[in-house]
Amino acid sequence: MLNAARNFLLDAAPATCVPMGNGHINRTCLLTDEAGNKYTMQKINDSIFKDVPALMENIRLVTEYLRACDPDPRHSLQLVHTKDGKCFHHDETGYYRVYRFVDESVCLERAETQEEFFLSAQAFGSFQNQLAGFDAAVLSETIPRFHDTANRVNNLKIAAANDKMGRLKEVQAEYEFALAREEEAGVMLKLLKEGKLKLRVTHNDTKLNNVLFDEKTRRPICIIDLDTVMPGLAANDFGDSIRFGAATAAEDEIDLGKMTLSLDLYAAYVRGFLGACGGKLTEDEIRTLPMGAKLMTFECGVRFLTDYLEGDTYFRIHREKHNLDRCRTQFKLVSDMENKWKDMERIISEEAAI
Ligand code: ADP
Ligand code: GN1
Ligand code: MG
Repeated sequence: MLNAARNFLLDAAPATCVPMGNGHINRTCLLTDEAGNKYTMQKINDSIFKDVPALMENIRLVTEYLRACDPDPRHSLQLVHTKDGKCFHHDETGYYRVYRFVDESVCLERAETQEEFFLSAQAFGSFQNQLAGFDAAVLSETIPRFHDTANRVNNLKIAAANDKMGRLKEVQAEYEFALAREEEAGVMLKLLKEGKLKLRVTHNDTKLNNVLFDEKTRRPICIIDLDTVMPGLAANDFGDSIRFGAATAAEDEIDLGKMTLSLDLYAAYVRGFLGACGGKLTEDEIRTLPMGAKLMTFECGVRFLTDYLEGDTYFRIHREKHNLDRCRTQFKLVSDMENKWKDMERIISEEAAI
């Protein structure tokens, strides 16, 4: 990474590069230069993102737009250009980008208080609100059919039919769990096709650890991880946040007894998100928020299971069966949502007064 860093217009020569972060996709380093300035440098996963120049153009356009809405340099990611004026560097070892490091920030894997989760909901809601005026037509689709849940189930079926690692026998229960929800997987995109839901510019990866919080005030500063900003559904952004942040255990917890949906955290997020979307969501969009939460959780479980069957080629793993453990937490959370479905709907109706 340090070699690639020399191609960027840093304030001084690059000095150190240390791995950081818990992302499953890119490789991230804390880069420093000889004057002590800090940056985040990332090697972009080009086996997942097939058109990195188009992805970087999306990020350039979106970050410029966000900066025009709010010029505070800590409130949006700031790309550092290369010496030849590009926003990424490419050589035989891969694609790299550099952002200015957001100082005195922390990234949370779990909200310590309900208030923190409420604030993250406001941050993602405002992000969507700010991008409401952005022309979606100029954005490339960085991963085609990213949140097409029915297609994700199809891919799982193909992986199961191939069973290239011989792991299918071990995951029969999970596989059946997925197949039993196959029909439901398509409901959101069906509503979109019927014109009942709006296509918006969304983030599409709204995990709590994709928000930087201020170390001291513990308030959100900046939304990061913009690789999947593209046209999408509001309920999916809402849903992915619930999947990760309103869960009572980590995404890879082994003790499934610990994994449930916290209705208190869920309600806090609903309040923050609806408030920050500034009344822009339609009634149909609001009514489908619980389904967004369930389908994003289900989809993630299906993706982890597919990757397990395919030999762990997509999500970075840190132990044997890591993707299977991740799949199991997601499916446990889906079951818990099914048990709490009426409460999930009631909380939405009460908060939105619909
Ligand atoms: P991934 O796609 O692999 O999840 P992210 O873009 O989310 O990568 O970055 C990984 C981690 O790097 C984040 O969780 C955060 O801790 C840190 N990070 C990323 N960008 C910045 C930044 N500009 N300033 C400070 N920390 C950052
Ligand atoms: C990946 O990059 P990261 O770790 O923020 C994935 C998301 C999944 C998430 C599961 C581009 O997000 O879609 O929901 O892992 N990103 C991509 O934790 O596939
Ligand atoms: Mg991330």
